[in-house]
Amino acid sequence: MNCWKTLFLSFVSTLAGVVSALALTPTGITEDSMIFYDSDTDSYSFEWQGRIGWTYFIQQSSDLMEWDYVPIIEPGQDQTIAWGFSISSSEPFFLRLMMSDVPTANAWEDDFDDDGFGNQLELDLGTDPLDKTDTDFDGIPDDIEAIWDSDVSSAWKLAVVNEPNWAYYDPDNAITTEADLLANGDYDGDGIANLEEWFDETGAADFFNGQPATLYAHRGDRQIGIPSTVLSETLLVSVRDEDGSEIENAPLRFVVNGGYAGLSKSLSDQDLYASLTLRNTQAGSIAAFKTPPSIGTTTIEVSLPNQDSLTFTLHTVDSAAHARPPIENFEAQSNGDGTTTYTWTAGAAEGDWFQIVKKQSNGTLFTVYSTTYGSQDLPHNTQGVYSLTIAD
Ligand SMILES: [Ca+2]
Ligand SMILES: [Ca+2]
Ligand SMILES: [Ca+2]
Ligand SMILES: [Ca+2]
Repeated sequence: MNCWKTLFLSFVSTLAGVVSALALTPTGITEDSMIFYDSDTDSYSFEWQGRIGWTYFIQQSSDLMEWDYVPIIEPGQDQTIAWGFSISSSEPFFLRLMMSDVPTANAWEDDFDDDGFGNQLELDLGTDPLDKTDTDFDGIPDDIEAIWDSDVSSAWKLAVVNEPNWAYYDPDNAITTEADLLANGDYDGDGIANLEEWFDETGAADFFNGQPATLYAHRGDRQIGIPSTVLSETLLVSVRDEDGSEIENAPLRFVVNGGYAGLSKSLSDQDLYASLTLRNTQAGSIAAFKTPPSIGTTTIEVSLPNQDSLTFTLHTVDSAAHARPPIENFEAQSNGDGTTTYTWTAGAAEGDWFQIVKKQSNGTLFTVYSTTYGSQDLPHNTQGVYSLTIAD
């Protein structure tokens, strides 16, 4: 027998009346429910016959007018269900069963009235898990709306509406007033309704709900292209949790440093943006980039609302430089003294850059060494073989 301590009402001289439930309960069915009093322990037992296929809720009242759910959900097993309780008040008390025959595998998690709020959450909120009456037909049940309007403060709602990461969560800026934020809306897109986030204090404007998340780059960094062309590789990033698993639907932003509108959602997309807010898919998030009309270097910052970020560096060069053959025969030889000697051949022209970059743990590339061809620190022999020794 479970112990149930939330009952505070007391009725000591006789057993309370137990009336049949309303709503989803067939008329007259009480499942043989009874209350027993044990004078030895001054405690009570509420018992009924639970039938397979039915799920039971209990309501309490002191006046037979106002009924409140107690935090109990019991699936029927074709056995007697019994809950023991003690009482600490001299007021009368009444109990009744509420029942549902909605098929369920997890009666606590399920949402029997299909209003978007699970049974357990509704009991926690004090709303009715078996009634979604919606008088104004706005898709939000009356009882949910009542809690949202009376219990959730304007300050809390405004803090969500005005939170600093709105560009990640509300890129169209559609939610600008308290009235735009709805109880059953999901501002941050984490699958948890705003009202539930308020109740559980998970952060209605925090997709990650306090959990760490990290960005990784997979491809697209350090590309080189001629002016006004779409780079051949998309910029691909992923968002992962502590275990390295992909987090889907996480919001992230690509922002071009300097505001040049060269980002698009795919290689064939003609619409270009200076910034893009995307939701991460299982395959990662991609953006394509069209180079500016003039040569130079563009950086694109990708970031999560939790501040984690990485940078793509993209180069726009003139067509002659772009046409030169790539570096070949590249070798790196460690000298055992903290230096490495790099050798390669190149058909580079004087003034072309030379860079050695290393891949970082987040997937982006980091410039270890940078110079230009023709400079004194980049010697080559008569066969066009370049050699460079630098510290590791
Ligand atoms: Ca519900
Ligand atoms: Ca409504
Ligand atoms: Ca949410
Ligand atoms: Ca959240």
